[in-house]
Amino acid sequence: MTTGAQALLRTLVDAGVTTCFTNPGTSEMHFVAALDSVPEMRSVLALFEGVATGAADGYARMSERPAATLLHLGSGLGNGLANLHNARKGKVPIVNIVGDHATYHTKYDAQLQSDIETVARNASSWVRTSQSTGQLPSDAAEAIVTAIGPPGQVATLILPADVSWSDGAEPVPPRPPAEPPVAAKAVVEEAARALRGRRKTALLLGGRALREPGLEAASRIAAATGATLLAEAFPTRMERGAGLPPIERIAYLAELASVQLSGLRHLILVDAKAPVSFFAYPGKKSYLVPNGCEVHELAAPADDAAGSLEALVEAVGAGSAGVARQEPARPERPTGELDADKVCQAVAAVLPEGAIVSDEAQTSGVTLSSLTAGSPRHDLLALTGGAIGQGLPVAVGAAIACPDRPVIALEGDGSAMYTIQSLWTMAREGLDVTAVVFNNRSYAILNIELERVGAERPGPTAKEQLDLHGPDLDFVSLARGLGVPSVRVETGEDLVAQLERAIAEPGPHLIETVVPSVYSGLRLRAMPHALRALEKLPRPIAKAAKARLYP
Ligand SMILES: Cc1ncc(C[n+]2csc(CCOP(=O)(O)OP(=O)(O)O)c2C)c(N)n1
Repeated sequence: MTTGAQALLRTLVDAGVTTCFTNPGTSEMHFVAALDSVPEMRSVLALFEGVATGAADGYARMSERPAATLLHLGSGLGNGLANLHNARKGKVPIVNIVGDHATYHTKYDAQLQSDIETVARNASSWVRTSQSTGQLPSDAAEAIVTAIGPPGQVATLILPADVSWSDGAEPVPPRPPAEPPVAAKAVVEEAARALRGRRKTALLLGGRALREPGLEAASRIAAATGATLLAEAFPTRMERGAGLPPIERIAYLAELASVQLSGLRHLILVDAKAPVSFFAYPGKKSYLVPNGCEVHELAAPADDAAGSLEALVEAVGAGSAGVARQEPARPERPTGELDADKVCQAVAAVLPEGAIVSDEAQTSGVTLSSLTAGSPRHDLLALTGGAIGQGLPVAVGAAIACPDRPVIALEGDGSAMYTIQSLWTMAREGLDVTAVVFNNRSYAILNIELERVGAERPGPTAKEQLDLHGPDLDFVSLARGLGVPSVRVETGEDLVAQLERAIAEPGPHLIETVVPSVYSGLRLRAMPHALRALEKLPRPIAKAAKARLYP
């Protein structure tokens, strides 16, 4: 006889869901017990649910297949919610299996009883509590095909303990995934008309359009029509580096994004949303598309973005246009005392071919994009939903999906602390991740935000909420305690040497850099660091941005 849990596991692996990030409890014990009967499922223990959900996100971004998570009732799911939110925003497929009390037990309102479906709905497009063992495998098949999309989605299957432990289930074969359609002729023609006109037009690429085929097609269109290429601010997965078409990312700061978008008369969206400000600020615009700019959607997230771009290549006669390719270029290796820019410079100087960069460096990573533009080809995984604590778990998942590729996680100290338990999973699984922590002893970005929202003269209590001094976080000790070899470096020379060592040696490493907080306590218009960062933006943008930011 096959239990529900066994049939569920078989259904998952038959559909290509062969990795499960787990943090189980009693209600999931039958699923756990069934794991040894389905050895094709790789189970990876995480010590906090936010690690499990973020790892599932990173895994799917790189493997193009969903992973499963195994979570413990509403509380466990709730602990994993921030990274499920990030996955939802990034259109990343995840199948959550959330254990629940046995169906007959719920009426007693035992300790862990809660409304799981309500928690799940926040980030899941599909939620179901499986009602019977016989039905469980087909519920799972539906969860998987829904998660795959496109677009990728979070699907949450709630598994009562008795549905899991009872006999009488049969695995079901996978359902065929939906074929994403290419944009309709009329839609392509509308975009082509905009591109043929003489008015300033940009293509804004997001989601799957930021992979090589989409980038190349977009680059041909730009070459043939003079359109500008823009990428969404926080890409799920962007292929970039030497040999690939360069593309300018929309800035996080709305003030800068407005400069990038100014003068546009047509904006063509390709698996991307029209740009909006991350937050609202008193007296500032939320919707960043300039007045008078027409927005056209060539491909929605459910569409074939690259295929639609190819259709647009044809429509504008760009088939023979050349593809712009980024020249290889590395910055010099930094020397002397470190600051955040020099850390980014060191990463760019040694970034290996095929690296996967999980970027949660926050303010310390302002210059990362420009410094790594000509580094060997790599994938950039960004913080898609703004909920911090994503970078290390995503690195875990990416490393499991791509065991032959080096993973570099760039972490603000504040962000790293949300899901620091990721290091333990990296150590246990022997993952090739190099985590670089920018320890600026501050929630530095919130100092900028304090000013941007117009809060005048913050008092000492306000400032304390953004300051991480006392006690100073010691990432070397934290990493060692979680089983990851770690060092603190003080100079550029040291950092380069340690990066090269960490990348060459198998298994995880953590490098702590203590860097000045670039914004703490400074007025925005007196920030030399930000000015230097601006200097590295394309010249016209930098000029215009300076005029606005530093009047
Ligand atoms: C889940 C979640 N909680 C809180 C925040 C608010 N927040 C945004 S950035 C930030 C601090 C980031 O600090 P750090 O990683 O050290 O980077 P820095 O700003 O110093 O560059 C916080 C607390 C958030 N975005 N998400």
